[in-house]
Amino acid sequence: MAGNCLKEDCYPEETGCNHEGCDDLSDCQFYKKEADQSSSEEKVKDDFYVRVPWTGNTFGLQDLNFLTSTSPVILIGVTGVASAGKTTFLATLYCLLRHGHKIGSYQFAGSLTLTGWENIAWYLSWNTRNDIQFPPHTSSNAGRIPGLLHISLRNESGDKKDLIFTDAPGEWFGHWIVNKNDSNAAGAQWVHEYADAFLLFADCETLSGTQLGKARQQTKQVADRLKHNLNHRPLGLVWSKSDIKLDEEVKKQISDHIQNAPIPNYQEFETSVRNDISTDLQLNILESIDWILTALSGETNELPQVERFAPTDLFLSKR
Ligand SMILES: Nc1nc2c(ncn2[C@@H]2O[C@H](COP(=O)(O)OP(=O)(O)OP(=O)(O)O)[C@@H](O)[C@H]2O)c(=O)[nH]1
Ligand SMILES: [Mg+2]
Repeated sequence: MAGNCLKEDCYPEETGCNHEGCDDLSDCQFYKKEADQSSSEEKVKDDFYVRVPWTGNTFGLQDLNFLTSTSPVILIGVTGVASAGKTTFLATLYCLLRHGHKIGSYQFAGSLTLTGWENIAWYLSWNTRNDIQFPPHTSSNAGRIPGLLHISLRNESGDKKDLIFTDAPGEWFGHWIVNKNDSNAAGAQWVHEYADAFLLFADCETLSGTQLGKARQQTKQVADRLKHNLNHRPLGLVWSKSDIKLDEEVKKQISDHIQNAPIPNYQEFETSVRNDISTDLQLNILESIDWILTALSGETNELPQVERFAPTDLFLSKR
């Protein structure tokens, strides 16, 4: 049951009544108050709900349906174990776009999940004496799909791209590398199945610390899972938190492992939310997305030559 409605795809408290179109929810035959809400029964009766098309929050599957039915969407799977820097990367990306930075020739042109973006970027927006706050750890619920963040991009020629980023809890990938059929890994499996491209996060902080052995193994294991049935989907390795120095030998071991079999679209990026030492670590976040868009746009097949009787034949008739 979704929210307090008997219909699976209806969220009356968020979007209003989807099936009966009732303004007063108590008129709806499918609306059902939960037993423990009996105390607020009177309140619900008196409430008047206005139907809104979306909440601005992170998308779920239902919202994705609405978007994909009107535009082609590029789903980017942001993957890696817990605390690898995934959410901070996404929040930094949003802050950069908010400041007018471009992804290649594409500029920010809107988002259906502005509240979702602001919820994670809010923390980075308070920067006192170069001391930033970080978004909270993404909580691992029993969900089967991750939170989905949307942006629309447009270039000067008016071409539009709709991107969706997954903001999944790292724990899902932790379970996924142990057993891909684990019920706690269903969300990671969903990302693997449906994403058009992947970013895999290798955390320079843990890889340069006492947890090196475990972190290195987990990064390789997530890579191995992603590479299965990868086909031509781009896989970008993000050396997150690159403001922290990482031994080149460790980098090489992980990089060599990932490339032990050829990957058609593979690239590495050093990124960080911190740009202290006049590096391009922040801008590399934009680079990584630009690389995905370029790799995916090259994917279109060449149109076959149509046989025709004579080049002057305007009707392309075969005779
Ligand atoms: N030095 C440094 N630390 C960072 C950076 N990005 C993130 N961190 C640290 O890493 C922690 C985890 O970052 P998150 O972005 O929450 O990581 P995550 O992969 O989303 O983690 P889960 O939600 O648990 O999967 C943050 O709380 C920061 O302490 C970075 O660019 N540089
Ligand atoms: Mg997170």
